[in-house]
Amino acid sequence: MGVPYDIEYIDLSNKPDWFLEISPLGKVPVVQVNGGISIFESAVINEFVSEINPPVMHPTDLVEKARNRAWIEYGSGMLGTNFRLRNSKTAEEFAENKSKLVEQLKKVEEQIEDGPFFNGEEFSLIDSSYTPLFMQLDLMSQIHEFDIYAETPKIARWAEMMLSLPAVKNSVVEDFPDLFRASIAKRDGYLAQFLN
Ligand SMILES: N[C@@H](CCC(=O)N[C@@H](CS)C(=O)NCC(=O)O)C(=O)O
Repeated sequence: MGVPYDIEYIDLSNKPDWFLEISPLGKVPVVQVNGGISIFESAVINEFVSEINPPVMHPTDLVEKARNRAWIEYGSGMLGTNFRLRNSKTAEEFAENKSKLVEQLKKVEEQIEDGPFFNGEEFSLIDSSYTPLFMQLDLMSQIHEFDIYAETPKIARWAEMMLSLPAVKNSVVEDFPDLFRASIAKRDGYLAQFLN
């Protein structure tokens, strides 16, 4: 907490040269430390920021920590599934991708105990790692309700709680919902028809 930083937002449809020079994959996020060393991959960045500000926000038990890291990686893959879901061209494609995401959510659901966080009472890095997915699904369901959590009530509660946190609300630019909707409109797929 309280790590000083400067932030630059990148228009991913028009990436500046300086950004392409520091981001090996041309993707966000990338963090520059010690006057020019690039740290990329959000899970690595999150661990790094946590490690320079102990206590590290992972469970201390090594098996639990490894389990958390494994499911963080799994959640990263779910962002890919959700990317395909929101860019589906047809109702059939949307339904197919939704089923894939639901199956993945069900696997995560089995890992959660009582909450409110993934590991119970303690906030951990894994909670922040799933929040972009929760935020995207929330915005998508505002465009078109598709009941993504129907079979995963624990994740529904986890997502709702995470999205209610001020730190999460403040983690994106103010016009993020508009930008997100604009990106869906631009793709002109299945979801775009529900934009008003
Ligand atoms: N595994 C990477 C994924 C990063 C990623 O896919 N970033 C997207 C935005 S969320 C991006 O920069 N896309 C731009 C592009 O691929 O051109 C991470 O977790 O940091």
